[in-house]
Amino acid sequence: MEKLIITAAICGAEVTKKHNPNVPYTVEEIAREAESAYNAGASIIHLHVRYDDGTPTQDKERFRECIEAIKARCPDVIIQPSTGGAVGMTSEERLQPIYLQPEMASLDCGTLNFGGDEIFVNTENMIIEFALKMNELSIKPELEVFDKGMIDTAIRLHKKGYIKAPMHFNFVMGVNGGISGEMRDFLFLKESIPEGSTFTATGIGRYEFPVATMAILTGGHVRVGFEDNVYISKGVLAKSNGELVEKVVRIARELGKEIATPDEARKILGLGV
Ligand code: KMH
Ligand code: ZN
Repeated sequence: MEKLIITAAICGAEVTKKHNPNVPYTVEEIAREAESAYNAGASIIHLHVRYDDGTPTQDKERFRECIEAIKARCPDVIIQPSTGGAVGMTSEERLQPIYLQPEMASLDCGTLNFGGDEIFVNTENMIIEFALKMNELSIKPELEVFDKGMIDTAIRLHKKGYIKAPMHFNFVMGVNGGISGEMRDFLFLKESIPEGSTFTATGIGRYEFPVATMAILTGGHVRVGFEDNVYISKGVLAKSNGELVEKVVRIARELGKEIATPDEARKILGLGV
């Protein structure tokens, strides 16, 4: 049976120290959180970065610093910078970290409401532009889908030659404005991706561990982390990203699933081929 890839989304762009004081902002804090997740069993770090005051940025040099600090502590971990950044950023801003030549990067496959008056914009032309740049740089996109129609978009862009197979999806479930994290919706997404694809599933807030469990049971992979949820259990703040990853590892072991190392994750995802 294929091993489980755990991605840790350690920082995000929206969550703050007011939500959980352990959310990392500085380079040192980001490296600390990456290490805690890696030591617990994460093989991929989905990376957003911040300035020291917590402001999200896609600045290439800030990414470089953070990636170097993470690699100093976790030399073999897979770094997956975000190209989603924060709501309101331009495409140019968002794309900066791909020029550091990471192995993977996120590629958001559609526009959605993001709570209140916020709209996370990903037009079709933007998706094509991001996909083509990632192809040029041999970066494997993780296709972020917040709704079923975004899977259809990815498949259509694959048929037009913009997105390469095998595709790797991330079902982000439970964002206000996107699909919920209920089992019916999870199965709908899972059954909608092409054969030969891989998927990770991410549950936002209270959906984090139920969605993780559904993914483990159905041969998928899992993402957890402060970007998505700051609680280890109802009303109890997580001490670290590592604590969230440890909980997934415990669930996986109970269900008879082994955890992939970064090199095993590279093989499963076809990185570097
Ligand atoms: N921060 C969100 C607006 C991604 O990383 O690609 C977008 C996001 C998705 O987090
Ligand atoms: Zn993200």
